[in-house]
Amino acid sequence: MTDTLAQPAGTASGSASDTRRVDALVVGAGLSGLYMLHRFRELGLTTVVLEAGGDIGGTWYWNRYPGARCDVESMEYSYSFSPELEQEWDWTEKYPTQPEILRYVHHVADRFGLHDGVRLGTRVASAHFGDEDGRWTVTTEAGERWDTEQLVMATGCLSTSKLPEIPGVGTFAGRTFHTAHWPHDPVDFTGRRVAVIGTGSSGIQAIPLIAEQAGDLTVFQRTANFSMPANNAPLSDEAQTERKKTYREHREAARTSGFGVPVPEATQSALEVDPDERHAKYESVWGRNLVGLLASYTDSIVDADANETAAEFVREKIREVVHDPETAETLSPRDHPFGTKRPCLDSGYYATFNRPNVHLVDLKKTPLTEVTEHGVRTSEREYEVDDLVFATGFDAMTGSLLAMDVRGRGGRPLADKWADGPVSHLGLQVAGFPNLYMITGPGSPSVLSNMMVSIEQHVDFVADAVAFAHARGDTVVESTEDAERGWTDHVREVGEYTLYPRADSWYMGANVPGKPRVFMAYIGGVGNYRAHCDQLAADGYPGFAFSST
Ligand code: NA7
Repeated sequence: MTDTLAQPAGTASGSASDTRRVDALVVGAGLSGLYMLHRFRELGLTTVVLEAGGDIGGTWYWNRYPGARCDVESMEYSYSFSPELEQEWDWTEKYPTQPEILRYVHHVADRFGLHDGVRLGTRVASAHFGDEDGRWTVTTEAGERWDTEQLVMATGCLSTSKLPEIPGVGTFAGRTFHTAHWPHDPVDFTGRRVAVIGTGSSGIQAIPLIAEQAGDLTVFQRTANFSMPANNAPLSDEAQTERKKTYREHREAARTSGFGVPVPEATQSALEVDPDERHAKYESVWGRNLVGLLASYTDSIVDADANETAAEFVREKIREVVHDPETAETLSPRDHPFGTKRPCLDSGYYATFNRPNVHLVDLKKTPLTEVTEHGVRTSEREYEVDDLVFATGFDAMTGSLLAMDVRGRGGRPLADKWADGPVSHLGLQVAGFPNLYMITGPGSPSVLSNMMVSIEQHVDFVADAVAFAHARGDTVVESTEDAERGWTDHVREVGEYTLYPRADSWYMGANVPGKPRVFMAYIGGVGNYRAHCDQLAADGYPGFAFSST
């Protein structure tokens, strides 16, 4: 591990009490934290990024499991802030692998000189706002103290991993892995008996590759997921050159789109077209990208009958691939509308279940009861294995923020403010927590979008708001309670208009026992959201209060 800030001269200043003073502290050196560092430095702010991991990259540092790959196309899942960067970097595949994204992140950090602003291996324990001086005191788990004016949580939406809530996790005598904490050296499953628990994106990407190596693979599925073929392929030089010629237009289309991925806007209800025509439409978008199927009709995500036409189309595809009808049925989602749990893109996931060495266990019929010394037990029997892979996801959206002891004005804990679920203004700020910003926080499009588009928009908004405050001689920017209430109500109303609340998804906090059941993302559309934020900035930031403490 490299301590890049062993000599923080010029970047931060120490004091007698060993508290280091900076203008801005950013938590997390993933794609959002690095861009925030770049923008703050452009404003002339002394800025330090505190990163728990041993290297930069965030999600793409931690999630190294076999098959880990972004499900947004590489040429869209990349920074747009620098035309030179976008012209000089060449992607090799339609969908980028985890190692390729990590190489890209390093290229960006090298190119913009960001490494020396990042302090690695540094996990933040607490952040307390000082009512007297209007500054934040941040402490790390190692006991370091930082004093900062601006505090940006670039902690990611899916960064606090979770294990199954069953007895015995930890008693297993064999090798144990979590997809979000995968070893840095390749893991060899050759000839081994492997169990994978979890069939979200991570499980669905890893399972086909583990199956190729394992002697025997048992997949434990709690909820069948909708997955579509990625149809990944090498990216030709010609295709890349062509795209680069029109990159600006393409970026603009992404920014004004619904999900941050440009797809034609739907104009019809799925129920007003002839079934053959609808089927042909679904065929035409099948395997093209993550959002095409959901974006085919105006009512796909708001009307249960319209949605069912897309859901049944996917089930048909599963039946076409999976030979055993019973296995095909178990793999077919029937308990939530299409798209209300995050759909997946896969490479050969369903066909994997045709392999003789792969078995599927339906946990809805026979729930997991415990992890044992030798494997996994369900209500029916014990499965003895050599290796246990948890692909069991994350305490999403709020998990990493609440893992820190964050206290705002009057010492009020964020956990207290969010006891009934997250409230925020724009998913960017929480009233009573001045100068604290969340990048892609709950209440913003975040996980319902191409994260790169949303990250850049939020980072730019924060940098512009801070610059605006400084230009008027203020140091503190704080959302008002009214603005927060109005926005939180709006997020809920828009969410309730859709089918999303019907699913037991991590969007709803339903995968973590005891977590408040609230739809945490904003489904009003990336383009609409951006336009709203831009208008607020143009109007002098109504809903935000500016002061000097
Ligand atoms: P996900 O999508 O949250 O998937 C986790 C999976 O693990 C999912 O199938 C869960 O079933 C399952 N799970 C979680 N807890 C349990 C327990 N206790 N018992 C059995 N099964 C369990 O996480 P991923 O890492 O796959 O993907 C996260 C995101 O990363 C993805 O959406 C992309 O945005 C990238 P459940 O559905 O909760 O019934």
